[in-house]
Amino acid sequence: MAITSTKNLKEFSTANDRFEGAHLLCPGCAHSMIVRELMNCTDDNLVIATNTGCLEVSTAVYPYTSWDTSWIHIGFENAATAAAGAEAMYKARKRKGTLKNPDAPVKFVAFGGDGSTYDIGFQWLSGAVERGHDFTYICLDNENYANTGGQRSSSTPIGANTTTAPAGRVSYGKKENKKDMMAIMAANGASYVAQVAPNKWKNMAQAFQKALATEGPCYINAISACTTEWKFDSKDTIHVSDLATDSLVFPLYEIIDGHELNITYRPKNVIPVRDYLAAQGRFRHLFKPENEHVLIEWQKRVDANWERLQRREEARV
Ligand SMILES: Cc1ncc(C[n+]2csc(CCOP(=O)(O)OP(=O)(O)O)c2C)c(N)n1
Ligand code: SF4
Ligand SMILES: [Mg+2]
Repeated sequence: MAITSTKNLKEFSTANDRFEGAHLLCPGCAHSMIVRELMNCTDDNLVIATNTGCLEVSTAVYPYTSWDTSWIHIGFENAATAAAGAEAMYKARKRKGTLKNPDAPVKFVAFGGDGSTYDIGFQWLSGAVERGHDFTYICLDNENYANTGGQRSSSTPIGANTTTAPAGRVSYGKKENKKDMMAIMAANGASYVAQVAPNKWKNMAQAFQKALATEGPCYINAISACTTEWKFDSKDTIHVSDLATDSLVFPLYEIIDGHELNITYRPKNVIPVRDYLAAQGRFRHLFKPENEHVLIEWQKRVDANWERLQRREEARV
């Protein structure tokens, strides 16, 4: 696996941007940090497919575009299919000798929100991974359908207040736990799977570079703090992301070839899950006495998950 050397922070911040700043994402939106870093972590040519969601509607407002690369906008359900189709065509043309510059390195990337990844585009992603296309799928996981006003998705965690799972007198919000896409994609046959967060930018760049250098389908679950629907101040995106990774609500780890699990970030001081939840308006109601049981359950589940990941890392199964 040939990996391009990781840029340092200064090089990242002064790199020639292939993702232009003049977009309409909310100030403080983590989507742009993740996309920008993906595009800055490689010098290879990129073919990027993006389906409908906050990222697409905010970065391609006709006649403007933020994408200084080949970019395909596609329907809500099929970012994976578009990237896989482009990759298949590229391989076929290479075989036939019809490419103008057959030696230029090209990488195929798809961006989808959690609504499209976990729910509506799930079968298309699963199919593209099963067929073994050489591409990297990045889920911008903000745990809700943000572009249409904050509906719950199967990525939304238990207890969150959303427009379709509202918290109030009769409910504490969403009743179901978040779907485990990392495990699903590893079991689906992805060659490389990683969970990343923009506050750990170096860790994220390394995972992107590994994915781009790996032959076969790769899946990255990128935590994308959403100031509007998670309800925190737009200056606090990195702070909230720090709370997410340091409480282990979002552990950072990778799975290679479906079995080799490596934890890629171990917080020096693990903080209580409550601290992460308290920083966001979507969980405010959980701090009422009658919802204390949800907080206790949260902590237990996060502890059990961390135990499970550590056991899997040791066992290599
Ligand atoms: C088949 C289909 N269903 C629904 C929609 C409406 N729609 C457009 S964007 C969106 C929400 C996107 O949510 P997500 O994928 O999580 O991305 P986010 O906006 O949160 O980044 C929805 C429901 C659509 N465009 N196509
Ligand atoms: S609603 Fe959330 S995901 Fe959408 S642009 Fe705003 S901060 Fe980003
Ligand atoms: Mg979303």
